[in-house]
Amino acid sequence: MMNVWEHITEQLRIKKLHMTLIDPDEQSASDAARVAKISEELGTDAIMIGGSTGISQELLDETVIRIKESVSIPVILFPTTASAVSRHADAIYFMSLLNSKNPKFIIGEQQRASVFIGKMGLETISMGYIVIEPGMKVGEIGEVDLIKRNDVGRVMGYAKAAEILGMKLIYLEAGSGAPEPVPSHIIKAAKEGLAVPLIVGGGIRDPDTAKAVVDAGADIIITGTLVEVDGWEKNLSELISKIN
Ligand code: 1GP
Repeated sequence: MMNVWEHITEQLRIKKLHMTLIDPDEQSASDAARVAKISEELGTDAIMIGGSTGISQELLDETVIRIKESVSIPVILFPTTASAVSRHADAIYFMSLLNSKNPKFIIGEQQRASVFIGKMGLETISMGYIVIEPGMKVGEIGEVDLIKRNDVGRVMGYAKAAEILGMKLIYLEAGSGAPEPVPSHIIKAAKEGLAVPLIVGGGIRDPDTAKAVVDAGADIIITGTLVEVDGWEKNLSELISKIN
């Protein structure tokens, strides 16, 4: 059977991908499972679970288990810290927040988690995580030295450095709920000369914005807040058809 990474790379050969981010702290596990199931029916390619700090292991596990029971697409952890790990997921993005000022987010939490994740047998997908202005909550919590919205050189440098270090994916993040997503020229610059897939997220809430992000060079787009707004089903369905 294919693992999650093989599945993602195979899908990327034929289309752009959309992943739905669910914060386990925002709703009950059964509501999270319902959102995941509808998102799958509307064409989302994977469910990502994360976004909270200080969430209990119990709620995280319960949310992952309920979502796993409801969908057949991959369920991937998107952790904030080493504590946000559940053995019930299909895989975990093993991330480094490259432009944090605190080594804890670059390699410290990873050092704390690596051995037990290895023992758990959870599939790891390495990811270079780069936060661009405004950064929102993750910018603050992650003690990020934010990349300015016109700083092409810095974003290119981080993206390429992550690729050379062997990271499988690069994620450009504007922050959940950002008024605008990562600017197109920044996405284009990061993608230039990059062989690994580029993920873009933060502030993508409608089909036209998603299309612009994909046209600029994103291979995978992430939306989180979108599913928290009434009438999201129609919006998500249109967004997914628009990016391909
Ligand atoms: C957070 O980029 C994601 O990591 C999602 O952002 O909530 O703005 O869609 P939104």
